Amino acid sequence: MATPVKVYGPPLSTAVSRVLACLLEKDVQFQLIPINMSKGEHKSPDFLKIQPFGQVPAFQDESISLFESRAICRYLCEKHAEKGNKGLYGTNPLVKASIDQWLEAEGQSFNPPSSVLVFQLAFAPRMKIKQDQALINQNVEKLAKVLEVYEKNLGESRFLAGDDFSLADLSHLPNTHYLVNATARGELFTSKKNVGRWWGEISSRDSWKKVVDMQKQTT
Ligand SMILES: N[C@@H](CCC(=O)N[C@@H](CS)C(=O)NCC(=O)O)C(=O)O
Repeated sequence: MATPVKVYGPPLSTAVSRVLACLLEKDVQFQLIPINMSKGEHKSPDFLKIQPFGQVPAFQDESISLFESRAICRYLCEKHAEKGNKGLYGTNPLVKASIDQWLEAEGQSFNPPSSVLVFQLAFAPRMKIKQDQALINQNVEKLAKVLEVYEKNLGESRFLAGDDFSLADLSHLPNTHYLVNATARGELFTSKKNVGRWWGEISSRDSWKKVVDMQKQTT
């Protein structure tokens, strides 16, 4: 039997939860290793050996160490092409290119404003950090513009990269989950016909529901 891969970090982290959702879609066995970020364990010399930027997640598969959640997800899909959800990262070059295109859109256009909003609106109050209203307004505006593009695309296809749920959709789950469920800005998504329908569909996947359960168990 294959040794379970190791994921280091708390499921509450958006980047960790992206990797967990991918592992569950691909039906790959894993061991979650808790990292206490409030105690600064992600900055310890031992952790920096596997994640030199001192961030979560870090990932190990036997002798291989990786960081960057989206790269870890791509690796899992390539290595386990025949396991679990076989189409998660596409099965031909054109579908793969389309998934990559939307993965890049997530990383380059969607994540910058949405991660600022997740921190400012969901985490800062819990951490008793003062919110920056100007930054919030600026990023609500940026995210709304990005979501106009999504609304148009999702009017033409069921999921971002075509008719099937893919890694591109999965990668949007962590930030969108917090914005819809832990802030008062959920209408950015739910008020849009196509984006709202898409969010309803991707957030109902068993893999994501399991990640949310894991998050609840750690709060
Ligand atoms: N691009 C990285 C981002 C990782 C990241 O920002 N992780 C956050 C938690 S979601 C973190 O470790 N923050 C603590 C810090 O930066 O010190 C990835 O996708 O893995």
